[in-house]
Parts: sequence; C-alpha cells; structure tokens
Amino acid sequence: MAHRYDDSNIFARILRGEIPNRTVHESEHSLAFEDIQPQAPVHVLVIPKGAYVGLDHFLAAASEAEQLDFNRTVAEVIRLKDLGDGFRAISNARAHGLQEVPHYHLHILGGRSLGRMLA
Ligand code: IU
Repeated sequence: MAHRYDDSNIFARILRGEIPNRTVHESEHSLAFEDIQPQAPVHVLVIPKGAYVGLDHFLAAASEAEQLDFNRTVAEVIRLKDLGDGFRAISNARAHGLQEVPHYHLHILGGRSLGRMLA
C-alpha cells in the first residue's frame, strides 16, 4: 500500500526541534522520549528520524542501518529504564489500531504489572 507521510505531525515537529521533548536517548537515526501522557510509570516512545507513517511502512522502506539503529535504541531504553522485570512494546497503526500520531512510534511501557491488554 502507499504510505503518505504528512510532515506537519507532532513528532515531525519534535524532530525538527520546533517542540521540546524529554529525551531518553538519541542516536543517528532514532529518538526515544517520554510520552507526554504516560499510561504506566515508564512510558517511552521510540521513533525513527526518517519519514515513516507506521510500523509496516518502516519495515518496508527503512534501510537496514535505520532498522538496526531503531532496534538498538529500543534495547537502550529497556536498559536505561531498568525494565528487567518486564515491559510491553506496542505500536498502533492507522484507523483500526487507533493511531493518533502518523509518524511511526513504538510505545515501551513498564514499571508495574500492566494487566492483560493495553495501549
Ligand atoms: P498513538 O499510538 O498514535 O495512539 O499514540 C500517540 C502517543 O503520543 C500518545 O501516547 C500520546 O500521549 C503521545 N503524545 C506525546 O507524547 N506528545 C505529544 O505532543 C502528543 C502525543 I499530541
């Protein structure tokens, strides 16, 4: 499917430095920052710096370097946030996934038992 990216979305604005964020970790191709409305004691969003709408777009179009960098950033968040007791990683996509911000992001939630479903 065609993935049309709208660069007026809030995460694109964060990446351009137009809006502040609470950065957890930044790398060449990725940024991890605190969710503004945390749903758990730890709630971090990991985003690629490239213009990808959702997970399937990222997997189809991002370079191996970008994907490796993203995965390493996720691992770094898990380490920095001390999530050894467990966590949940989730990505909402498009209408059925109730995606609000159309720039790919992975939610990393933890710091307490999360219950059966979430995000
Ligand atoms: P979703 O997966 O697109 O539904 O989640 C978007 C998330 O982005 C949601 O958890 C918001 O709290 C979060 N967020 C944010 O961290 N900063 C913002 O300025 C905005 C949304 I708008």
